[in-house]
Amino acid sequence: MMVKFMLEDAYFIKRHERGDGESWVFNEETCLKLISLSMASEANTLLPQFQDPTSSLSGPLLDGGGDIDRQHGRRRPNVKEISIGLSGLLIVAISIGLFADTGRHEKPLCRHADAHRAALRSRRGQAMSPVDWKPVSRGKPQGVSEKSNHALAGIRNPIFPWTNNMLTWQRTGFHFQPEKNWMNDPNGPMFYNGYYHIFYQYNPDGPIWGDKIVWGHAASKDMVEWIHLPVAMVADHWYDENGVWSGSATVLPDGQVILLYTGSSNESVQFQNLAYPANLSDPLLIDWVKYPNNPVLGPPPGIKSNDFRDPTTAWKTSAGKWRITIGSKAHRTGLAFVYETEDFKSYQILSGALHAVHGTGMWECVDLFPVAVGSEDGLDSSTNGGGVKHVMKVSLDDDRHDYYAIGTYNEATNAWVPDDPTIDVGIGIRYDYGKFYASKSFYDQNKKRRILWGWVPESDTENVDIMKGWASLQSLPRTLVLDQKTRTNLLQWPVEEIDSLRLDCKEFNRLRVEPGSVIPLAVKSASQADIVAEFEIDKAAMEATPGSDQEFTCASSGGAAQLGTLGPFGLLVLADHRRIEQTSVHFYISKARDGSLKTSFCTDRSRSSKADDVDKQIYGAFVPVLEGEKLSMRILVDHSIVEGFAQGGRTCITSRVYPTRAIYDDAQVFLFNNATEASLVASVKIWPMRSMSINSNTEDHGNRSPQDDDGSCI
Ligand code: DQQ
Repeated sequence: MMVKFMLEDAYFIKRHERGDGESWVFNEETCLKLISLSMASEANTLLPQFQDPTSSLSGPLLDGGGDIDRQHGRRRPNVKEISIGLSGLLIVAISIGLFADTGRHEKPLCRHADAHRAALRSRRGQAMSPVDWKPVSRGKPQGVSEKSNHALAGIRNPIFPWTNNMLTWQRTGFHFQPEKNWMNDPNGPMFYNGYYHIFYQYNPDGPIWGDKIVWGHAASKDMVEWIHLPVAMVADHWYDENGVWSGSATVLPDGQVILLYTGSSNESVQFQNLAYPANLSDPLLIDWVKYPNNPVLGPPPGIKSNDFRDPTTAWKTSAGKWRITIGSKAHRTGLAFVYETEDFKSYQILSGALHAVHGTGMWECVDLFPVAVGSEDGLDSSTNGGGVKHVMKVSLDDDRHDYYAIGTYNEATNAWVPDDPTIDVGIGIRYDYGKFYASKSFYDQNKKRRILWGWVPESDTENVDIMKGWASLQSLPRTLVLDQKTRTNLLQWPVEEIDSLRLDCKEFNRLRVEPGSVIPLAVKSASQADIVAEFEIDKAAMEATPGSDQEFTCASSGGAAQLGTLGPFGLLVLADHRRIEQTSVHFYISKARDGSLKTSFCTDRSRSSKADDVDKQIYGAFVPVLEGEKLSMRILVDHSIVEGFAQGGRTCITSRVYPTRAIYDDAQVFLFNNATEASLVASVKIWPMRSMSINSNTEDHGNRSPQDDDGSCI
C-alpha cells in the first residue's frame, strides 16, 4: 500500500495549457517551496534513489504512481487519484530533475529554478554547500524551543532506503495524531459539556515546524475515539502573526471557557492573548473568538521580548481573584511570573517570582497543580490547604525534557517551595526519561482525576518526516496521582479508557527464565499491544551477589546485550523472529557495597532498527522499588511509539522507534534474561490493541468493537 499523502488540490499545482496540448507546471509559489526544501535535502543520499531522470514517477513512496495521459502519451500528476503532499511533490520533483533546467526534460516544471535558488541563497546570506549543510534551525531564532531533530542534524550517513510499507507501518493505531502534517505541544486540554478537548500546535502547511503555527483541535467523549475539528485559531493578527503558540484553558465555575495563549507577534515579541468560544452551547466548541483588545499581557520590564510564554490554567485565590503563571528566564535562571486578574482582560504582576532555579535556562509550558495527600482523587486547580501538595512542572528549552517537583504553594507569599531542594524543579525528577515534552495537565471534573498529555516528537530525520507526510504524536493521556507510598514522586498511568481497546488477552504464567535465555511469547502480531509483566528474581542469587562500587546507568552500561550479575532482564518488543531488530524494555538491579539494591528501568533502542538515519540512544532512570514489591512493567507498543511504565508509573520512558523488519506480523515479543547469576519467574499478559477510530490504520486486528471481546485474561 502506498503512503497516503493527503493533499488538497490547492497545493500549488497549476494546470497549464499550451498549443501542443496540456502539460503541468508548478506555480511560482510551489517552486519556491520545493526549491527551498530541495536545497535543504540536497546533501543527503536520499537523492540517488530518485535521481534517474528516465525513471517514471514511481519510487518507494509512489508505487502505483501517477496515471498516463493517454491522449498525449505523457505521464502527468493526477492530484485527485494520487493525492500526494508537498513532501511527495518534492521527491517527485527531485526524481525527475525539475529544478535543474538541464534540458534533460523537454518541459521543466519549475521554469525559473535557477533564479529561485539564487534568491534563496542570497536571502539566507550564505552559499549552501551539500557537504556542510545542516537543517535550518526551526525554533531558536524565533525565540522558541528548537523543533528540528538535532540529534541527527547534518547527517551524512547513507540514508536508509525506506519503503512505503515501512513508513506506512509507522503511523499509530491508538495514539492521538492529526490526519497529516506537523504537530507539537498539547494545548488547552479540558473536559467541557460531555467532551474532552485537545488542542495542539499544528502546522497546516506541512510535516515540519513552521512560522504560522495554529491551534489544531479535536474532541472526544472518552479520549479514545476522536473527532477532528476545524483549526481553532490561526495566525491572523499582528500579535500572533508568527504563530499561535502554547497556552491553556480554564473552565470557570459559571461554565465560561477561557483560553490564554502566547502569540508570537509580527516582530517576534511574545504576547499573551485571550480567546473564548463563540458559542458556549456548541458542545464541540468549534468556533473561537479572539478578544478584540488583545494582547492582554506583554513581557515585563527587564525580560527579553522572546522569553515570555505559555500561560497556565488559572487558579482561584481565597480572595476570589484568578492567578496564572508564565515561564521566562533572566540570564541563565529559569523562572515563572505570576499575574492576578478578575476578568482575564486586565492583569497585575505579583512581586517576586513563583519560583526560580539558577542554571536551568528558559522555562516553557510551566504547570502548577495540586495533588491530594492520602487520596488518589484528582483536584481542581484552585484547591489549596491541608492535605494538599503542589506539583510544579517546567519544560526546559535547553535540554527539551519535562521536570517536576513536589512542594507547597503559599498563596499569601505567592511562592512555591520544593519539599526537597536537591531535586528542585528542572534539576531532579523527569516525567519521562525518553521523548516527552511541553506537557500539560488538566483536572477532569467528569471523573475527578488529573490527566497529563505530552508531546512525543520524532527521532528520525526531517527528510523522512517529509516522506511520511506527518510528524509527532501525543502521548497516551495519563492519570497523575501522588504516589501514596513514597510521597516523593507521582504515578503516571494510561487513562482507564485505553483498556477498552484491548482485544483477546494471551497470558504466560510463571515462566522460568534462566540466566542467558530468550523466550518467544507467541502472539500473532504485536505492532499494537498492551503488555503487563511481573518479575520475581531468584532471592538466593541476589543475596549471594557481592556488592560493587561500579555505577550503573542504562545509557552508559551497554544496554540489553550487556551481561550483569542481576540483569538486564525484561521484554524485547518490536523484535523480528531472528531478533535482528529489537527494542528492549528492561530492568537492571545493581548492588552497592553496603548491600543496598538499586533498580534501573531502561529502554534500549540501539538495535531497534537497521536504519542508520534514526536516533537510537538508550534511555533510562532509577525506579524506586519498595520492600515486598514485585518488579512490574507495562509497555504500550503502537507501531513507532513504545511507552513504558515501571512500578505502577513511578518511572516512565517513551521512545520512538523505526524498525524496518520487525513490523506488521513480524513484530514479536520475547522475554529475556541477560543476568549471569539470577534466574527469574516472569508472568506476562499481552493484549493486542484495536485502533482508535481517527487513525484509519489498516492493521487494526479486524476492527472489532470492544463489546466483541472483554480482553480479559483467563
Ligand atoms: N512550543 C510553542 C511555544 C512553547 C514551545 C511553540 C514548547 O509556545 O514554548 O510551538 O515546545
